[in-house]
Amino acid sequence: SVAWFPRKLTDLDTFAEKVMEMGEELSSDHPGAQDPVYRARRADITRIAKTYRTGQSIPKIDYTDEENATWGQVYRRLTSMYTTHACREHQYVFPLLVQNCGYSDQGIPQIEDISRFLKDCTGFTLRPVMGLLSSRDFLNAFAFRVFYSTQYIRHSSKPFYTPEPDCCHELLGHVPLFADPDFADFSQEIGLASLGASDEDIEKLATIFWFTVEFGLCRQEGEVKAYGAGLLSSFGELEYCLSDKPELRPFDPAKTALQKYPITEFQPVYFVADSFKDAQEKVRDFAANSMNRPFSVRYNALTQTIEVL
Ligand code: H2B
Ligand code: FE
Repeated sequence: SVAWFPRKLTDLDTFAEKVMEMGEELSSDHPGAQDPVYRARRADITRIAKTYRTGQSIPKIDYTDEENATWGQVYRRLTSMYTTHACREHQYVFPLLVQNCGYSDQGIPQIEDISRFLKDCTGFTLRPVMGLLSSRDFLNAFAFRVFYSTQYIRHSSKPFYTPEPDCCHELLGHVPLFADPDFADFSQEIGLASLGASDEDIEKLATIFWFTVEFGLCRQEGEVKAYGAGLLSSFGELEYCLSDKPELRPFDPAKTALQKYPITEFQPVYFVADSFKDAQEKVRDFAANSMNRPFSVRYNALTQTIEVL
């Protein structure tokens, strides 16, 4: 018997409230943990995620001047580095987000506008989320080309730090890559591999996700560039990852899946992909040959359902 996993897009509605620690409560190292106004605001924004259902448009948020100012600080700092540090796909898409989705240093763009744009580019859509989901739930959504995005922003006292995903991380780090067809295929491949996977294989896929979608580097025209969202949303680590300090290894799912990593410091090791197409094929091989799953799956984009083979 195969454990339950989402087989149709609307099945993702059941994940809405299944958030981990930071869903409602903030960890003690969160800069907003002692600020009642921040906590109330975050709770207010996550109410949208709690009630959101597939097919609805995502309510827009009237961000405060303080929130928009924090966004502006992060936006200016990061965009000044993208031309030298970001991969070509990120650089290609960014101006399109400025033209089509209101990206600017003046205020936080709306995820409804971004979701519509991504849908036109690659079929990816965004769903609002209350906080961290389990690795399984988070990865499963990628099988449907769905990305769970937070809408709240980090605390204004520490504009360059957040212990949890926030809209700066999602919209500056993740979103541009989901507009790229090869990257969209690659990330969906990880999602498909995660459907009905054993807990042990989910752990491996989460590690592969960490070293690619979050902290991946790639080689382009003989140079190493960043494509991972954790890098593209942190000016400190973006600088560091292309310096001579970290160790670089070629992306190889079977090996990458076993690499240990710190979550609160810069990564000592990064994995370098040759291309998103190559990385996708490697993940597909890994799912077929190295995972302990007695079936395979295919996504039917016409019906937005998973076929089990
Ligand atoms: N949940 C949410 N909402 N955003 C994330 O970026 C995220 C998550 N990352 N759950 C996941 C876990 C990641 O750390 C891997 C797949 O475990
Ligand atoms: Fe992320």
